[in-house]
Amino acid sequence: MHVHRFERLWFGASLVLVVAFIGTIIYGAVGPGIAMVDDSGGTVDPSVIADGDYESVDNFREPGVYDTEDGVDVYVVARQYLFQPGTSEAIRVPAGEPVTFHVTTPDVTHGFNLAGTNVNSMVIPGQIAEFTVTFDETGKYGIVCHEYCGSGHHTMEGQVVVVEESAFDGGEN
Ligand SMILES: [Cu+2]
Repeated sequence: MHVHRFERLWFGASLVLVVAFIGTIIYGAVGPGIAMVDDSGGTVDPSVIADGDYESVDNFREPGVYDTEDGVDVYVVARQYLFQPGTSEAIRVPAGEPVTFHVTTPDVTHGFNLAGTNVNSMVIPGQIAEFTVTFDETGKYGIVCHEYCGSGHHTMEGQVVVVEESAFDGGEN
């Protein structure tokens, strides 16, 4: 069977592209450690979050920072147009310890991105986004909502402050 020269050329070029794209995915997973947020955080009824009835669910706590044996747990509720905690008070976490964020929303889809880092997730009603990050150094990071969530979307932001472990007050238990 005769395959035209140009056809062979395009076939070869597309094969190179496919291999290159797979290569970028492998690099992203192995190099910078990019991973999809999976369903390990579990689900929660959005009306429970809307009502603030946190005691009735076992996989989400009252928004805040909690010190645990193996790090820090941070429970965040994103809603139109603020992060709780995060917006009116910064989220204070220690450097050098694993920090696990649990983020959900009772209203519409939001985003949770720490500017300048690869900490980034969608926040979907009914779903708890769970991800762990260890901050090596102290510093301040802006939290940005990157999913258009309504007329006040551009104002939706907050802050994470990473403090020295000795300066961390331990959070609630
Ligand atoms: Cu938004």
